[in-house]
Amino acid sequence: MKKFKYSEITSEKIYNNRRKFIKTLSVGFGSICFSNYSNANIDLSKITSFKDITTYNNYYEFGTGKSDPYIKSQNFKTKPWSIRIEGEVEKPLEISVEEILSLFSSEERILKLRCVEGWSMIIPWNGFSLSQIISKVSLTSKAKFVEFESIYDPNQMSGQRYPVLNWPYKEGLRIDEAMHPLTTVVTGLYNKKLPNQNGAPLRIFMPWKYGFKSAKAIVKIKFVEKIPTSSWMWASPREYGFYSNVNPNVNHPRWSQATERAIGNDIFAPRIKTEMFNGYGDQVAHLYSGMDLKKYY
Ligand SMILES: Nc1nc2c(c(=O)[nH]1)N[C@H]1C(S)=C(S)[C@@H](COP(=O)(O)O)O[C@H]1N2
Ligand SMILES: [Mo]
Repeated sequence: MKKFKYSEITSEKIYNNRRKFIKTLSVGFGSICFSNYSNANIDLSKITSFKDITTYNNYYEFGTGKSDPYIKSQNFKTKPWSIRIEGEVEKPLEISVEEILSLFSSEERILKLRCVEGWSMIIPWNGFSLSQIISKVSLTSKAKFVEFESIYDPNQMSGQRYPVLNWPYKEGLRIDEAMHPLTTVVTGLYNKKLPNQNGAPLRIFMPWKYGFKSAKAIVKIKFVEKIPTSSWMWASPREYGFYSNVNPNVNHPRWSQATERAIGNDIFAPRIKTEMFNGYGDQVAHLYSGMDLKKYY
C-alpha cells in the first residue's frame, strides 16, 4: 500500500473535499486556513469515516459505552464557553472560545489516534498548535508542566454522577511536549464544527500519546512546577503513567500493545502493528532522548 507524506499531497480527494466542505462551514467557526501540515506517513484512503469518528467515542462524562457520548451529548451546552489560563503565568487570563477562534486560525491536520484499549482512527482534525497560545502568555520560570482540566457539570454530564474517575477529568504534559507543534488545540473535524462527543468546543490532541491524554471540553490550562497527577494516574497508577507515549514494546499490565484494530475496517481484517510514538517518532523522539521509556511509561 502506497503511503503519502501528507505534506506531499494537497491533491485529489482531500482538495476536492475541501472545496465541498468550505461551503458548509458554519458562521462563527472562525477563520480556517488550509495550510499544509507535515504529518506522519498516512495513507489517505484509510481516513476513518465521519460516522465512525462521531459515534464510537470514549468520553466517560457521558457514560462508559462507546455510543453513549454520541447519544447523550447532543444537548450539551458549549456556548458561552471560556478557558482560564492560570498558574505559573505573569497574568492569569480568561478567554472566550470566540476570541480564541478569531485569534488563531485553524488548519486541517490529519492525525492518527491510538486508544490505549487497542484501536485506532485516522482523523481529519481542524486545529492549531497549542504553542501559539502558550507563546502569548508569559510563563514564570517555575512553569515546568501544564495541566488541562475538562468541564465539571454533573447536571449535564450524567457520567459525572458516578465515581468512575475523579472528576473533573485532568491531564498533563511537560512544557516541551506542550510546545511541540503536533500538540494541537482541536476546533473541528472534517472541516465542520467539533461535534460534542469529540470534545466541543475545544479539546487537546497529541497524536503520539494514547488517546486518553487528549482531554475534551477543556475549561482550564494551568501551568505548574510539579508533575501533575492525571485522572487516569489517580485511578490506576500502575496501568497509566504520566507520559503514556504510544509504545508497542511496553504492554499494558492487562494486555499487549503490539497491535491495534483500525476502526471501520471489517472486523475480520487483521490487526495492524502499532508503531513507536504512533508513527510520529521522527518528530517527537528527541523529546525523550536518554529516558527509559519502560520506566517513564
Ligand atoms: N474529558 C475527557 N476527555 C477524554 C476522554 C474522557 O473520557 N473525558 N477520553 C479519552 C480517550 S480514552 C480517548 S481514546 C479519546 C477519544 O477521542 P474521540 O472520541 O474524539 O475519538 O478522548 C480522550 N479524552
Ligand atoms: Mo482511549
